[in-house]
Amino acid sequence: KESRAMKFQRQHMDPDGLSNNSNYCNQMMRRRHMTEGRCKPVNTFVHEPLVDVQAICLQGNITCKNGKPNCHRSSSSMKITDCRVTSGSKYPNCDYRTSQKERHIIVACEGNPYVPVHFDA
Ligand code: PAP
Repeated sequence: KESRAMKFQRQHMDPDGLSNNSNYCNQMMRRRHMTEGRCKPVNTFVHEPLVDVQAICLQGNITCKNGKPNCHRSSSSMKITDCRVTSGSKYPNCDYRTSQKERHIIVACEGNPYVPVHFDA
């Protein structure tokens, strides 16, 4: 079975990905199996080394959107791509808008080793 840590990597990690292509999200959301059963409405990919994203878990705790205390904010800004389903998208033809950004990101971490399991913001 896929662990939560592996699921985070599947849904959110693309270290070598260059998203300067308006089809990036359409391709990646399908390739990473987020268009099966439904179109996952919103998802972010991070274009930084895995070790740098894992290191966010060492930053101080902050409160997550769901009220849990296991979130952490990156000390540096990171290259990311936001994928958002378009209003006209109809499953199974999932259509996404691709937007590149550089932001501080917030992840929730769990387990031993204590690693990212959820992308909060
Ligand atoms: P995403 O939120 O990163 O887009 P999602 O598929 O919702 O991905 O999975 C997040 C997982 O992190 C959930 O576990 P599950 O796959 O077993 O359902 C969720 O329970 C877990 N998680 C751990 N901490 C938190 C948190 N603070 N906020 C939200 N989810 C968390």
